[in-house]
Order: sequence, then C-alpha cells, then structure tokens
Amino acid sequence: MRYFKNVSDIGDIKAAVKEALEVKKNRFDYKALGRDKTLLMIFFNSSLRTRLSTQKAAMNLGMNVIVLDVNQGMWKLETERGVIMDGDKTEHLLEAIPVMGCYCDVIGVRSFAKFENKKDDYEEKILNQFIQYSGRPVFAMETATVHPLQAFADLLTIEEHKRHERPKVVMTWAPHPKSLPQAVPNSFAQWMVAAGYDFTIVQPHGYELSEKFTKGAKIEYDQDKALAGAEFVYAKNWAVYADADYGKNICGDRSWTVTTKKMALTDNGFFMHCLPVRRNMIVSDDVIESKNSLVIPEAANREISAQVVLMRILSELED
Ligand code: AN0
Ligand code: CP
Repeated sequence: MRYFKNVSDIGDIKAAVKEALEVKKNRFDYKALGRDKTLLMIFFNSSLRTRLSTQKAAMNLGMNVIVLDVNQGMWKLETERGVIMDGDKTEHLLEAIPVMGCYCDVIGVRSFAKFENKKDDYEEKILNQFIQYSGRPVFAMETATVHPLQAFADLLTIEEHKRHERPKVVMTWAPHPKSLPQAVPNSFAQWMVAAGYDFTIVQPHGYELSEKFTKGAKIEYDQDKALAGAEFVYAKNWAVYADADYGKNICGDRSWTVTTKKMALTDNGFFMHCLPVRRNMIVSDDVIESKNSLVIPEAANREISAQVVLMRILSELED
C-alpha cells in the first residue's frame, strides 16, 4: 500500500479485519518491519486519539516517530500557488512538503476541511499535494473528506461486538454548536457499505452527504423509525454538504440528541462515537456511561487500525 484514503486502498475488507484481529493479539511481533524507518505525522489540526494511537502503533513496529504541529513552532505556511507572499506567511507548502519528505519514510497528514471552497475540500487539495510532492507513502489521519483510520477501527469494534453476521448499523446525525467536517461520517458510511452490513443513515433534511460515500446505504429522516431494532448506533454531527449551505450548521434541533429514551428503541443497541464528543449535545451522560457504550473500545482499536495500515505501507516500501 502506498496511499491510504479510501476503503478500496485496504483491499479485501474481510482479510483486513482478520489481519487486524491477529495483530491485536500479538502487536509486538512485527518490530523488524519498522526498524530504522521514520514516520512523520503532520498535524494542521488538533488531535488526542490520532496523535497517540498512531505514534503507539509506529512504536509497536519499531519505527522512529516525528510529530510536527504546523501551527506551533513552525514557519507560517502559504498553501495557495500564485500568491505574492508579502504577508505573514514565510514559507510555501510546495517547498515545505519535499523538505519534510527528506527526513522520513512515511507521512501521515491531518488536515480538516476548511469549508471555504467545497471544490478544494472535496478534491483533497492538501492531501494530494503531499502525495504529489513528498515522494513518500502518505496516509490520511483525517483529511478534508475522509478519516479511514477511524472507520477501520470502528469496523473492528463492530466485528468484535456484533451478535449477528450482518448487524443493523444506524449512523445518526446529532446536534453540535459548531460546524464539523463530513470526513468521519463519509468514511464510516463508505466502510459500512463495503462491509455489507444493514446500514442506515438518518439525518435532518438538508444534511445529505456526498453519494460518493453513501451509495448503498439506506437514507432516513425520521430518527425514531431508523433507530428501531438497531444493534449499533453511531452518532455524529456534520455540517451541510449541499452547495448552497456548504459547511453551515443549519439545524440545532436538540431532539436529535441520543438519550436513554432513544436507545430504548434499539435492539439493546451499542452506542458508538469517534470522540471527542460533546455530552448532552450529541449524547446524554447516561448513554455514554452505559455498559453498551463502545467509545473507549473504538479509541483502543485506533492503535490497531493504524498498525495494520503502517504494516501494509512498510511491507511495500521501496528502499
Ligand atoms: C472533528 C470532526 O468532527 O471531524 C474530529 C473528529 C475525529 N471533531 C471536532 O473538531 C470536534
Ligand atoms: N477520533 C479522533 O480522530 O480523535 P482525535 O481528533 O482526538 O485524533
């Protein structure tokens, strides 16, 4: 594997799950793979889980790790070509990227949607510049449109907890005070469809995601109806994808918060969220603290999804 953005990059999804569950049992058995190899993790945005789990995965593999926070202690970067750089930006991304590539073997990039220009976001302008100019394998650590390490970890968590071969999984939109990216729901939808689950997305009107990611999912607008019989409830807020209101937060309806009353409609369903989560906006205290809450196992599986992705990249590294 040279690039990791979409579910198709991982190949056979069942084989990937099997490999991940093996890795989880013996995560320190692959140290030779990463010896003398360096991972560079580049963060344009904040992170807790991605930063720690990906670093841990790299350490499990014997890699060296460099973490770069673009907004802290680094020259301010210009990202647009053609700009006369007479302002506060000291360096251009087009030099910075190949320079970064000189010091590492693998690059992870976190760069959220900016919601300034839908085309730039959905063309993955920043991630693709890393792919084009770094000369290194590159994987997404949540980019403008995808968060595949999260979706892979969520898939593993469902596989570990499911009671039926083909569980009913419902992703529900939930309220949030700020505009959040579509990367997490895009990837979750893409991976759930690829896994072949009975998968429904429920959202207020106007919150339809890109069909590129949701094709094959059932779409609902009535949350109670969608939650009926669900075995896994994946809550997430996202901002509008449609052109007219792209990036806007047009619905503050608190009746979408996942509460005990909502969970009572499910088939003793598990609650899932990628975290960080705003309590009593997205989910009530009692639901996230219940025995059916999988938020911590999901976070723990981030180490495993990252390790499998790094292993796939390392095993195909050209010297
Ligand atoms: C981000 C998002 O919703 O994409 C990161 C989630 C992993 N969340 C926030 O910015 C709160
Ligand atoms: N779920 C997740 O990616 O969390 P962080 O934003 O803390 O990395």
